[in-house]
Amino acid sequence: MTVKVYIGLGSNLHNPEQQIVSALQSLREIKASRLINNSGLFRSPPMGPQDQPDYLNAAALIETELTAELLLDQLQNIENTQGRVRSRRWGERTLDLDILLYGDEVIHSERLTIPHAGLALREFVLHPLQRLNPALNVPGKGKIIDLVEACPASGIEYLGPIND
Ligand code: ROI
Repeated sequence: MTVKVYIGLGSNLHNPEQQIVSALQSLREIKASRLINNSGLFRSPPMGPQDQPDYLNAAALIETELTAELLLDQLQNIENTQGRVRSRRWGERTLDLDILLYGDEVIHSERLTIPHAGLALREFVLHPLQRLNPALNVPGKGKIIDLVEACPASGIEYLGPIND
């Protein structure tokens, strides 16, 4: 049984574009999983303290046979391998990998909240998701197009496809 999983990627430290490209390469190598597509690259102003660099954001679609928890282990390995630095709350970071959606499941566990908690208020999550799948339905929250419409504008910008 495979599940379609949407993963959010974000970076604003240590050559963010390279961080995203490397992370996508690592997503390709996750066991029992297949990378299907990515959203292309977006630039977004920081949510949180404003005295930090702009972020690069993207989303990826994978198909996996892993449970959400096992997939989270794999994503945390990738974050750590890429020397994750995280200085302060809502501050700059080398690489963030979040499970945004896991099939149509709603999960509230110690380690995971899926759909991702801040999703509906974050253009840097919604726009990449919409580009990956304009017909997407977010479990418990509604159609991606309606979520994008309702989300406060932050000034996100699409930069183009990711060359890897
Ligand atoms: N802001 C933007 N624009 N993009 C992110 O990926 C991002 N990630 C975060 C916080 C610090 C909330 N701000 C962000 O974790």
